[in-house]
Amino acid sequence: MIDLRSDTLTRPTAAMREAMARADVGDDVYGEDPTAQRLQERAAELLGQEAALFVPTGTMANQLALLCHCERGNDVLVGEGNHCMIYESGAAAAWAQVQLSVVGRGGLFTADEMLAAIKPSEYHSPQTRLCAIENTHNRAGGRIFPQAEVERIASAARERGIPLHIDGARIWNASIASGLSTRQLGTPATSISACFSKGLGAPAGSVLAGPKSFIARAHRYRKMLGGGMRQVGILCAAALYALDHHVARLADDHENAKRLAQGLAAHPELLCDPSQVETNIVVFETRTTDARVFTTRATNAGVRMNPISPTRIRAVTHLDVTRADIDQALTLLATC
Ligand code: TLP
Repeated sequence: MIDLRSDTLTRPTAAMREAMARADVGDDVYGEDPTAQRLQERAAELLGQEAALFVPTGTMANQLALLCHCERGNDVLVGEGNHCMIYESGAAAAWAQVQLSVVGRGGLFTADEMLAAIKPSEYHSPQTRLCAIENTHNRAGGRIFPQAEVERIASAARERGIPLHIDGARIWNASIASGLSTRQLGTPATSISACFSKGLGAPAGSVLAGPKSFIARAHRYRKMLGGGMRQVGILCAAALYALDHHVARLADDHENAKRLAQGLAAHPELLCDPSQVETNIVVFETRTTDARVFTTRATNAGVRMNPISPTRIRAVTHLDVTRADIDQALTLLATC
């Protein structure tokens, strides 16, 4: 079975497991885990922020950002298909109790669209308190948010007293594909999250990075949400290993995604534009069949992918998928 449902499916390599086994650990709730501290310092530096906090998931990182930036009833501006809106079980409504307003179409948006979406500052309207972007944008097919626009959005938002949060679950992919450092990508943001459990191949773990005072608040909320972990250096060692060994190779995943898209474009039942593929995610459409029907047929043929709407399907390349697997997947899909 060739599994293209997500890059979260990667399993830790033998070398990563060895690094985990060797990790120097302590009780992180006492602030005594040296490996967690090492990772947090390195992540802050890599993301161009003062401080960082290790959290179990990207979802918790996003939720901590909402809790720290906002108050109940606030308005948060997000691109279409934003992860907090679609995939976090309604957590934004349950914990931070904010409303999410969609800006622009397709996931990416401009500073002008963001400015136009800020609610009027009178008491009928919710107070717009945060702007959040995803880089890369998952449902937009792994698209990289153009850096010049991120900078314009950040400075226009700042002028209005609105912080910018970047969900950088796949910021490593954005960096490798754009040639910009993660530091360059992260610096315009007030806060940024990043995941080690997607293309980087760690079994779990994300970070939230931002100003020291913000991270101190996030630390308290992490405890409230039950995210204080003990000998968590075992997971942080996997993340450190991934930073050392699995970042540059993301270029292979991007090449494989492009190759997959080129093959899918030739399939008579599918609509796929390879020029839209910038990183490791391929989103394509079915012409006549329901996406669920097509993905069921694909699974039966030996290729797993996720339907993401009645007509759209997502395929994600990753560490456990080789170029030969992509060629085999295309051969198998040709029969669907
Ligand atoms: N995304 C998962 C699913 O939840 C859809 C995937 O398979 O792609 N931000 C972004 C942009 C993400 O894509 C994800 C995971 C998260 C946050 C949440 O990360 P986790 O799963 O660690 O909570």
